[in-house]
Amino acid sequence: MEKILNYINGVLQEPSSKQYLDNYEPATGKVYSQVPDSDTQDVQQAIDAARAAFPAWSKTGLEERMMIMLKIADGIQNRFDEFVAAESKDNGKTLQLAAAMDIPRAISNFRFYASALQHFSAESHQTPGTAINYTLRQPIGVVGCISPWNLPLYLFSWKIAPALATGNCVVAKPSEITPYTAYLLSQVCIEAGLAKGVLNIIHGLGGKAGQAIIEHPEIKAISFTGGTETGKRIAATAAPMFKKLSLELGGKNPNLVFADCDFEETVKQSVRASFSNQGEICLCGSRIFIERSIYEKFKAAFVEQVKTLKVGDPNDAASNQGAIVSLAHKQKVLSYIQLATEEGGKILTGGHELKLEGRCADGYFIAPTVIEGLAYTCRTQQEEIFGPVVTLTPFDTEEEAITMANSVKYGLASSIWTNDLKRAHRIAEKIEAGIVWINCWLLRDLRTPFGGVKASGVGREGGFEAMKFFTEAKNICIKN
Ligand code: TXE
Repeated sequence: MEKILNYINGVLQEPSSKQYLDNYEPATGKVYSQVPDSDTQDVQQAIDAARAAFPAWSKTGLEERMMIMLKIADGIQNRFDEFVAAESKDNGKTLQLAAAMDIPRAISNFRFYASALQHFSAESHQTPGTAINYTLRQPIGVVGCISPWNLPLYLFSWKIAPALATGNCVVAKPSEITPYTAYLLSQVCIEAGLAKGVLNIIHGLGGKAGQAIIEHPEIKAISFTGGTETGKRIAATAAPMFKKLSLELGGKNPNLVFADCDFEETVKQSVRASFSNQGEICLCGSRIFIERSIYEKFKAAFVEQVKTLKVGDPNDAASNQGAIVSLAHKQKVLSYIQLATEEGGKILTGGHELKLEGRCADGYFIAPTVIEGLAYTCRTQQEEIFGPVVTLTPFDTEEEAITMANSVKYGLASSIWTNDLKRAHRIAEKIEAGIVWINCWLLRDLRTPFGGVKASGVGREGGFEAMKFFTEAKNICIKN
């Protein structure tokens, strides 16, 4: 069986313990490769390599740094189909989605930051008649990047690219559930000629390899995307060590539908916002609040469209939905559907797992599920399910809609569907979220600040925000 390898000091190598974990294909439920079960020894090697590489990498000319990052992007592009197939196999998402979103975005992340590093600059402040201050933005040193399983290479590269662009050396860990495209990336980095030690990719368990990265004193900054509970643990470890932290955590995002919306477009995009990637995107609009006057009409149109979504083999071009990422996650999502019925919810469609035939007979599939009749305060509407499950709830007034939207502990993203521009602006100001989409969902410009408030995280990624995170600002004051 194929063994994935760690990428340390420019070389692909086995974990020092020689121990491996099983890697499953969610669509078939079968083990198809082995992931290094790395430990502190591997992490130490990676950190040593990164420290040794830092002096040269941090002084590399901007154009040279840009060129190597562009080469990495081209390396992914040249093996595009291989990356797409690997992402789909590892995560369960459809081939189409991996080809349309994940892999193009990973390429864009490297290209975007390759170009951004040429334009990044720091401020200067004049104290009239007295002094001039300038800000020096210096790379931090060795930083840790830890990413989740839902958008594997997309999120992995979203962290690594700005860290490298600003002259840091990186020790990165992808999710142990979806390690494969990170492994392919390490091959691409070798082919591209990235200097040894600049990027090190360690595979393994969160509580073991991940924990070893975040608690190491030489890791000066940590960029993490994942569950809120894990984020809390990372913060508890890192804060007393005064590490810089960027935490992108969970979401339970509201989707506010007003009677004056463009109805067809709103229904179509709300289906997309609910079920893209099997609902396993932290930005998914999992709570839909609908103005009461169009509630029944919206419900009927929405459910009708959801029923047309075909759940099937991710390799099948006809499939709109693939497999849930793991058996454990499938059980978690099903337990929330059970909870919803106990809380008095009525299932309008879905509500059960799906058994496919042939190759996917033992895969993890759940029918897209729509639930109504739940109080906005109940657990189903408050906790992150992170699967193909969405709730519909009517509202009477704008104030009520805002109250419901803001009632959760999370505050990542939101969508507002209305043609009343004043209302859109009014609500956008009041919504407790890092991102408000008006008449759209997941429309991204990589220059914008990305992140959440409340339990959805701390800090912002994207554009120059990420480059500021990965640098230390130093004020130099020169007296006239
Ligand atoms: O994520 P974890 P899990 C949510 C979603 C899901 C829940 C748990 O609700 O059901 O989180 O998912 C690494 N030190 N999201 O358990 O554990 C881990 O190895 C250092 C939302 O898969 O947070 C992986 O690389 N690292 C989300 C990464 O953290 C640790 C995406 C994320 O894993 C660690 C995924 C530790 N102590 C799940 N423990 C989003 N916001 O996009 C774990 N890790």
